[in-house]
Amino acid sequence: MSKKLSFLKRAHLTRHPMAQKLLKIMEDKQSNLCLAADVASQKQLFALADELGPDLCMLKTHVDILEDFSPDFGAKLRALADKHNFLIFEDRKFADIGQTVLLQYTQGIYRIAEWAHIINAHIVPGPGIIEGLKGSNLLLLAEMSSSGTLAKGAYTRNAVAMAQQYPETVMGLICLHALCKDPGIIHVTPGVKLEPGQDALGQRYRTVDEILIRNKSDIIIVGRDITHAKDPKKTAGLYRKRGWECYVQTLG
Ligand code: 5BU
Repeated sequence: MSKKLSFLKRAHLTRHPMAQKLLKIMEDKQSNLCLAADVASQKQLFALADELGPDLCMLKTHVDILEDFSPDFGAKLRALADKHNFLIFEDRKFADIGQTVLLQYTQGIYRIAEWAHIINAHIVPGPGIIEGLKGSNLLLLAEMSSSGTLAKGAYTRNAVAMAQQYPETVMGLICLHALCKDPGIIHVTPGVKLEPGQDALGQRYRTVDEILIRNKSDIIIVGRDITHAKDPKKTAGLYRKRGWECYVQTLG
């Protein structure tokens, strides 16, 4: 079985500043856990960020889910990210022509560029979307967790090739498996639960071991299994611990 390079080694091998930063945070905090904080209010989101922040390398938002968004949201979340040393990943899934995604990223009410460390994009429009998001720190969607996804085969291979063509912008892939060996390409996987399964709307869950050991991904994204748990803090701790144990097992 091929062994993985450590996050620290990869931090030294990549020239992407945000990839370096994330890999160092993972090493420092011994965490490859990203929380999907899909809650309706800023209060709930900030409470999760403050309580679970020490366990996280990243916190993933869907800012358009918030029912009480206000312009000071970004500054408040950034303060918590600084306090607990995690990065903010806005899961906006940009999917339009370069000019439009540039406006969506920098303008409008959310001003994502002002507070998100990391964003993501579909590759369906072609490389113009990456050109439009130059200057950001981008994850490309190479695979999705949902059943029946069309992101597979040649589509997935094209996502990897596009990531490799833009190493200044792209720092990773949303995927189910490690797809390339570039040290600065961080593999980030949603659809994670302690037990495998499915939700009622097509989400497919795989276990931490399957994703990190068998599939060799780097980061697990966990949402409802933590946010809906009886004790979210304790559950996040379990995921962080298991995630780190799996990572250690994959090292040479
Ligand atoms: P869950 O509660 O663990 O199912 O939440 C998963 C999160 O990851 C949720 O915010 C989704 O929008 C996000 N996600 C996903 O589930 N699958 C994907 O392929 C991508 C994002 Br891309």
